[in-house]
Amino acid sequence: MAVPQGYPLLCLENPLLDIQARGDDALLEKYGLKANDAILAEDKHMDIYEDLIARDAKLIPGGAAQNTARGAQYMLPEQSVVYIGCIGKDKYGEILKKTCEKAGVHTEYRVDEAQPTGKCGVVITGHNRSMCTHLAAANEYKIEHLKQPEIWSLVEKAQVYYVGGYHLTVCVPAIIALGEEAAAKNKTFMLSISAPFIAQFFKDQLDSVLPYTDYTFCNETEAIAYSEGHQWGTEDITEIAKKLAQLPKKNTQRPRVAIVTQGTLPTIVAIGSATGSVEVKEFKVREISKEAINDTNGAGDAFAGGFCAGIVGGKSLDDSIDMGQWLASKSIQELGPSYPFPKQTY
Ligand code: 26A
Repeated sequence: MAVPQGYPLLCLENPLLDIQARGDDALLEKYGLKANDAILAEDKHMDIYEDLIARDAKLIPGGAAQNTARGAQYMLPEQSVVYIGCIGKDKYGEILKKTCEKAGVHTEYRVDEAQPTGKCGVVITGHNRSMCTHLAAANEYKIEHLKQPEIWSLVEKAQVYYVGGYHLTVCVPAIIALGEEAAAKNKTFMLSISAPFIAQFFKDQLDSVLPYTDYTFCNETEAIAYSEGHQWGTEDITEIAKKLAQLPKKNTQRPRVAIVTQGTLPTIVAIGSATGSVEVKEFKVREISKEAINDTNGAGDAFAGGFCAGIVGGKSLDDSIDMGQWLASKSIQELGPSYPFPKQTY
C-alpha cells in the first residue's frame, strides 16, 4: 500500500451533491422554504429533489467545506489539500470523488454501506438560493474513522485545519479532535459558522468548538443569528466581529481573527490580542458587473478557500483576504460552487 503523503491543509465536513435548479415562489411555498436559507431536510421535504430534477436541475458537486477544499487547491501547488467526510456506495459518491480528483484534492472518504450519498436541493430565485440538505451518508461520519492510523497520520502531518460548521450537526468529537491537535501543536484551526440555523439550533455544539478557532468565518446573517442566540443585544456587524474575536481561546499563542463577509459590502475583520484589545479592518470586495454574475451559491465557500490558500502559503492576513475575495469573484461567475476552467491565476 502507498504510504499516505502529508497535505498541509485538511478539511472536514459533509460531502454533498447539489441538485440545483431555478424555482419560483410556488415551489418555495410548497416546501415551506425561505428564499435565502440553508436547512436540514425533514420528511416533508423529501420530494423536492424529484421536483428540482423535473425542472432540469444541474448536478453540481457541493458540500460547503468540500467547495472550500477545491477552492484552496485551485490556488495552491499540487497535493496541498486533503478532504474528509462520508459518502455512500453509489453514483453520486463517485461523481464527488472524481470531481475532487480532477481538482487535485485528495479525498479520504469513509464509505457507508447502507446510506446513499448526501444531497442538497438548491432552489434559485433571482439572486437568492434556498438549500435543503438530506445528509444521509454524510451523517454517518464517525470519530473512529478520523482515528484510523492512516487517516490520523494525515491529521498529524497537516498544518492547517478547516472545518465547515455544518459538521456540527454530524460529529462534534471529530471537530474537537482536530481542534485539540491544533491547539497542542500550535497549528491553525479555522471554522465557518455556515448557516444561521447552526448558530440558533446547534448553539451548544458551536460554543464547544469556538475556543479552538484561530479564524472564525461567518456572513452577516450568521453573525446576527449568533448575536441573537447569545443575547448580545446588537446587530452591528463590527461589534459582533469584535466580540467573536474576544471569545475565550484555547491556544493563547495565536490571536483570534473573526472574518465577517457581507455580500457586496466590505468584509469586516476583527483581530483579537492577548491584552483583550481588538483591531478592526475593512476590505472592499472585488466588484463584478451584474451581468457577469452567474449565481452566488458557494461564494462564501470560495472566499474561505482563497483565504485558506493564502494562510497555507504563508501570506499575510491582508493578502489572504484579497485571495479570498478574488476566488469568490471568480466562483460567482460560474454555475454553483465551481471555479473557472481552464485555470486562471491570481
Ligand atoms: C448540514 N448541511 C445543511 C449542509 C449543507 C451544505 N454543506 C454541508 N452541510 N447545506 C448546504 N450545503 C452546501 O453549501 C454550499 C453552498 O455554500 C451546499 O452543498 C452548497 O454547495
